[in-house]
Amino acid sequence: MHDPLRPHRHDPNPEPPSPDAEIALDLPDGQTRLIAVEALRAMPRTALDACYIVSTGHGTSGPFRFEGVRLQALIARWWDGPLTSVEVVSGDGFGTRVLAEELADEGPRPILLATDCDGQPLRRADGLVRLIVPSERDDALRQVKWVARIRLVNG
Ligand SMILES: Nc1nc2c(c(=O)[nH]1)N[C@H]1C(S)=C(S)[C@@H](COP(=O)(O)O)O[C@H]1N2
Ligand SMILES: [Mo]
Repeated sequence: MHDPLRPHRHDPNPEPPSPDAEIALDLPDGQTRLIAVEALRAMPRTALDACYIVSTGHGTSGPFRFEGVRLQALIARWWDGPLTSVEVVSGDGFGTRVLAEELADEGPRPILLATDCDGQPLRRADGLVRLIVPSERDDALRQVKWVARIRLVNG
C-alpha cells in the first residue's frame, strides 16, 4: 500500500486535489479541529527569504520568499500536551513526518505553513497551504503542497 509519509514519486502532481484549502488537525486525544485558511492567515506570521524548491528530476526553482505561520505556532495554539511527531499529509496522498526534536531545534529558519509567496497569496494551484521545510534542500519531498491533514502523534 502507498504510504504518504514515504513518497517515492518525483513527478510532482500538477493538480490541486480539491478546491478547498481547509486543514484538519488531529489531536493526540482523538479530537479533530478544522482550520480554515482565513483562520491560518489571521495568526502571527513569519517570513522566510531565499527558499528553494530543489528537485532531482527537474531542477531547482527559487529563490522564493514564503510567508505564513510556523508549524510550531499552529500546534501550540491547539495542543499543549506531549508530542513525539507530526504527520503532514496532502489531499493527493503526499506527506512528511516532522519529529518533535526538529521543532525544538529549528533555529532561525523554522518550518512554515505557507499561505503567501513573494508577497502574493498562494493560489490553490500553487499548493496553498504549503509546508516549507527550509532544512530540506535535496529533493523537495518535504515541501508538501495542498496540506490537508496535520496529525499530532504522541507515542
Ligand atoms: N502535495 C504534493 N506535494 C508535493 C508533490 C506532490 O506531488 N504533491 N511533489 C513534490 C515534489 S517531488 C516536488 S519536486 C515539488 C515540486 O514543487 P513545485 O510544484 O512548486 O515545483 O513538490 C513536492 N511537493
Ligand atoms: Mo521532485
